[in-house]
Amino acid sequence: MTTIPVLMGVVNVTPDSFSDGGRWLEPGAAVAHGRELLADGADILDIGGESTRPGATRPLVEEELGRVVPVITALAGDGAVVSVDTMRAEVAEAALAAGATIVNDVSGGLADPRILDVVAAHDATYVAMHWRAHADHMRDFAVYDGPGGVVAAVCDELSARVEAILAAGVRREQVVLDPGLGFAKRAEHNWQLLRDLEPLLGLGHRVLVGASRKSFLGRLLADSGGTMRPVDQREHANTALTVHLAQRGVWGLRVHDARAARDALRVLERLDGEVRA
Ligand code: PMM
Repeated sequence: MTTIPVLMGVVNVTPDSFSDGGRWLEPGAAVAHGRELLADGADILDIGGESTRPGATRPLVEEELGRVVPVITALAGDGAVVSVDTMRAEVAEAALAAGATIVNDVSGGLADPRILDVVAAHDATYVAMHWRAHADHMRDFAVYDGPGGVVAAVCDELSARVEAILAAGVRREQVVLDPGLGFAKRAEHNWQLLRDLEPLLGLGHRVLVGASRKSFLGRLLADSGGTMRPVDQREHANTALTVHLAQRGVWGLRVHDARAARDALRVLERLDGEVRA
């Protein structure tokens, strides 16, 4: 029996995200894209105003607020379940006030620890991703030489984050963990984490995974000259991961193409699936 994961559709309101930078920067375009993701089968919309692509520089707080708040207001107003993809307490606070119910923090509370107080005060769901450094220098931290390699390091570091999150007053049930594919990780680290998910699942929290369109898939599918497969042509590979991750028991998948992922999950559902309550 496969429990069907929830699908978190990505709405990047940024000029520079690696996967879709600039396409939804204008609020009307972002809202329309969110509605399209819902029609295609997304359960949650993840709205972000800061690109975390390797090497990216950070927007000002005001810029980030200006990008995400109008889009969240409109989509939450439609009745959508909305997540805000932010590392900043101030943006999380404004997003929750605008109708978001989930805070997706790629830094797991390391970039701005005050975000944990905001999450606790609102009793929001909190996605804590494994993270070591901001995008402009995260490549320097992609070293996992300890016993157990990347899997043990990610589990240990996320466990330490859970301690801090609970200490801030967030309830255990509200915490979702994410291995952070591509964040201070080389392709081989991502594959290792995808292969060996049990230790992370064993921490006892819901697990969310974001593999969609990432460069380790582009590298896998590179042509004979070594040119990476373009970002918008990595979907079939992501579909294989969708099936793999669903069968391993992850709670959620963060995807750009909700239709492709939903189609794959519908097949699993038809075969032996149970929809998550
Ligand atoms: N990846 C990106 C952004 N936010 N959030 C979570 N929880 N997990 C991820 O893997 C993740 C994320 C980067 O990808 P994008 O630029 O396509 O949004």
